[in-house]
Amino acid sequence: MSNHLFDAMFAPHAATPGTFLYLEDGGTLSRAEFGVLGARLAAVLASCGVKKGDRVALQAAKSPQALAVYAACIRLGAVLLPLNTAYTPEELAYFISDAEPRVLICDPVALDALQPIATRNNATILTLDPVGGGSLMERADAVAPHEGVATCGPEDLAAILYTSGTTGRSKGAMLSHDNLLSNARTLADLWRFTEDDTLIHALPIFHTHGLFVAVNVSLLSRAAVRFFARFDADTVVEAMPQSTTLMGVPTFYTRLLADDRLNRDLVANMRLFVSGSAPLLAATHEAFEQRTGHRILERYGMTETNMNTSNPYDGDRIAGTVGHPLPGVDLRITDPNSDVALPQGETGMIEVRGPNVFKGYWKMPEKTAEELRPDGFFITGDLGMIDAQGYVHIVGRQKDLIISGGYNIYPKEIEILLDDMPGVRESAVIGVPHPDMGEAVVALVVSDDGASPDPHDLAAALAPKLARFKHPRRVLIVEDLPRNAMGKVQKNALRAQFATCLG
Ligand code: MLC
Ligand code: AMP
Repeated sequence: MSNHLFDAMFAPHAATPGTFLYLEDGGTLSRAEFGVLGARLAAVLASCGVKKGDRVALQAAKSPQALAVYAACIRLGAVLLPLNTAYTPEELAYFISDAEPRVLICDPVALDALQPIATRNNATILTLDPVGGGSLMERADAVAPHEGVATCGPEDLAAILYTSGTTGRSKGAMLSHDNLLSNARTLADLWRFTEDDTLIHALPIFHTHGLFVAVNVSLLSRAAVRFFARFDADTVVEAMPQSTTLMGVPTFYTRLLADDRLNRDLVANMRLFVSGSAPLLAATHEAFEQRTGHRILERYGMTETNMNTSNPYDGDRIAGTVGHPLPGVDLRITDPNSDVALPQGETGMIEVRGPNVFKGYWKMPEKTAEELRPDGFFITGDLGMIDAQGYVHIVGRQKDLIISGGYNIYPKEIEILLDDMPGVRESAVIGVPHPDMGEAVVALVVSDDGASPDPHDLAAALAPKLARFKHPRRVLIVEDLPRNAMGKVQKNALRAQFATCLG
């Protein structure tokens, strides 16, 4: 009787004395307390009928209790479905009907909007507020910790993370126990995490970066975690003297650089700064080194694959590259037209294979077959090349994707909604450079003959349908959209033409 992920990561963690979480209000949670919290939540979920393989959807503010839902799911062999807190009820309706979770945990303020969705899909709904109140915790306080641990092998599912799709329909990436464990082991080892570390955790816990990279590495190495509800440059700066490591998206680093207190003295206790989820500008890398003496370690990953590459811990961390393939990860560059592998130095599609690569898309075998080759290589949609020193450079994306502040936004999802609006003939949504978020969303709209839709009305009509981070920062009416000979909208031309439209 064994549980691949629980036995290696959660059980030894709970058995190690000492503090796990340092909380914003000055409180702490020991590793043992976190273990008991997870076992209590497992008891509640089990009482709702959650069994091995069942999905548990979680849309709740970042809190120790929300994090412990992850531990509870793994204990029961259940599959965690973490959902961005910015998603609207309309967006949630799709995830819930697709994943069919047995339980949906949400913020009490969303209860009225989500109850009908849960009822329609036969899910029990429980609430969890940002400070650990709500029906989930009321029930957890009244039950004994669940002692059993479900038997799970390396291939059993641990989580489904939805990632937007080029067609506008989100796909649930199925991640196994070993996808998560193997990657966490590799990263903890490569980045030298130990019990002496304290990680500043200011990322959300519904994505790979904050949940699997940051949390799993900390659990496995028994590092302590300074747990912040969200990124705030002030609190992160204040935490640095008592911390050793930070993981963040590039926006964290540009915002930290804007703070005058960032200097060598402030980071004297810090040993490692990691960046990922979006391209880190070489200029940011260089400015950070000048101010702090630290070279940010950039790595590259995806929801479907966890982490694929990393700059070295000891060797040269080269700005503008994402380093070498991780141990155990095969990475090749192929010609996107012929699928043939390209020689070193040439630019093409990045494909990866290894124990980190997911099991496919939930209930979408055809999509899985399009992106996951029979030989195990996953077609990332990122364009890159490998230089003479073996460093991987990401030079662009073949997939039509915008990354804003580390969040992925697929233009198609927004274009479908705009194209449906009265007075709109067609639309194109693009990402333009943004000093804080890296890229920002801009929508270009062609109106129907004789119609003159108001850009503000269009933006307002999108608002209730889409999470705030997907909202266009600007909607512009244009005469027409440039197309190539095949009739395809030339987004590169639009990106060049509207690069400075946000001022
Ligand atoms: C918030 N807003 C965003 C946004 N985040 N808009 C676009 N893109 C974003 N990323 C909205 C807010 O709702 C707000 O709306 C306005 O923009 C300004 O908000 P803010 O207060 O400045 O934002 P803040 O809360 O500080 O958040 C910014 C951020 C955050 C960058 C700190 O987005 C963040 O933590 N991003 C990390 C995402 C992440 O974890 N990605 C990993 C994916 S995993 P209003 O209404 O006030 O105007 C992955 C794999 C891998 O990619 O390799 O890691
Ligand atoms: P997600 O689907 O949210 O997991 O986002 C994955 C995508 O983020 C990748 O396919 C890349 O396009 C991008 N990404 C992640 N890390 C980096 C990085 N270090 N540099 C450039 N792009 C990155």
